[in-house]
Amino acid sequence: MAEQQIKVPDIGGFDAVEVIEVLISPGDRIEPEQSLITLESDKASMEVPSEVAGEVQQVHVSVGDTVSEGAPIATVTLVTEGNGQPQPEKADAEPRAEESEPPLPSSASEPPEQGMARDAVDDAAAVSAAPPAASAADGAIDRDGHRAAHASPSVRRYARSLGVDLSRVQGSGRKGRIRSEDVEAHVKQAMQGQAAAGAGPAVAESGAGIPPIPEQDFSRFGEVERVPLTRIQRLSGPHLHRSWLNVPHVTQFDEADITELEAFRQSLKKEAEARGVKVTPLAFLVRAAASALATFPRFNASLSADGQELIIKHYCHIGVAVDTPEGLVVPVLRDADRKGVMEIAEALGTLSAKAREGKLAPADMQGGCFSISSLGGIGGTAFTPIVNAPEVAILGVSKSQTRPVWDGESFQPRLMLPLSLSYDHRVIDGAMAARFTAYLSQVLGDLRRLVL
Ligand code: CAO
Repeated sequence: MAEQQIKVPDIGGFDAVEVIEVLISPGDRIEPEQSLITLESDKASMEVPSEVAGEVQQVHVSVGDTVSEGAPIATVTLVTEGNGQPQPEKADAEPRAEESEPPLPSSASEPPEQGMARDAVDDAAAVSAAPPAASAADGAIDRDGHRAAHASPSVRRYARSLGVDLSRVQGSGRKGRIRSEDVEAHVKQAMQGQAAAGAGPAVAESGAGIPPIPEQDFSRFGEVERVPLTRIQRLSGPHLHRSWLNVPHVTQFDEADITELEAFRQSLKKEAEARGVKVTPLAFLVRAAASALATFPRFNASLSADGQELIIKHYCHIGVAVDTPEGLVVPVLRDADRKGVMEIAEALGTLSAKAREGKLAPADMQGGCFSISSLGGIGGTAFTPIVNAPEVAILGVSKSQTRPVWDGESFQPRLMLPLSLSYDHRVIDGAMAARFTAYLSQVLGDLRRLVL
């Protein structure tokens, strides 16, 4: 059987170029155009393809060797086909510095990747600065980063086939070069991350590419104990994370003068107690929020999954965050727009008692249009609540305080209630949010407005 020695072809005038990858071993069956070795100059890396089909008898180069045009790469026994003749050469011996790969999945308009020519030193820096593998394999691809990544064409092809963004892969080769094992490790880590976090955070983690916080052994610094998260905390954590990462949040702060509201509330106390109900400022807030949602229907909406439409709801169910020993839950008060303050207070009492006893059914926590998180019974002057997606806004309420307020002639002691409205800026703009809180402030300042 005929043997042939495959040699380094014309590599564009480069001399003494380093072999950074040997892709064949003795005994391998090779096909024309199959990559044999990868060379790297200080300007570019390139793969040398085979010209023939055959079986590798001997490999004449090793990683780290330097080669020039004409240096032997391998000796192969040519494979003959049908007519007993050695198979004709199919590939030219030009090294491939260009790849014709499919376009990146993130963009149909992007041209195929143009070659590997790049500065190796910059690449090494780019790769080492890239976040370690954490995201899935892989949501949006950073096209510039992917192109600049320090990897051979075959590794690029491999990464492409798995949908991996090379800019997120940590290279373990020389100068941070990404090897196929690094791509595999990246995929493995991403899959493990998703599995460990359950179905919940997959969307957020795959899209955002957030580098994980490295694990630390805290016992090196002092005594520690490990406490498992409660079931509610394990479930609500991914939901909060998803909302926080997916929704572009803005928080609008305002305050309402609730001096008269508080006087009215105090006057209701006896009547409420007789009915076994506790009326807190929260019941008024739920009623005022229902009225605000009717006035500003964009707040009573959700974005469609493709982000192209707004789904406006013609019902008004308001979720209320309840702090329980097991963690935060958000039971939903149905048809808040059709209930009076006393009825709302009664429903709030029932729901929060159920929540604290761990007796809420899944249906009790579904269907919310808007949420209220009140820390008014505890303290604080303002906070930035996380929108309870797919809702588009949440009202945070802090502790009311009597403060001197200028009425144009003198300072008056007024009971002021801080409001913090976080909203999804894709749906609501700042002016609308300011109108919403101004409306709430007006209604809470003068409850007669609720009947207008
Ligand atoms: N300003 C001043 N005082 C307030 C107030 C406010 N904004 N809101 C409530 N209060 C008062 C109440 O009037 C009550 O006082 P009195 O007993 O003298 O009337 C006291 O604070 C305690 O109220 P409460 O907390 O029992 O009742 P509530 O209706 O205000 O709240 C509930 C009910 C279930 C929402 C609340 O108990 C709770 O769990 N809040 C925490 C919610 C939370 O954790 N949010 C954060 C989410 S993000 O992590």
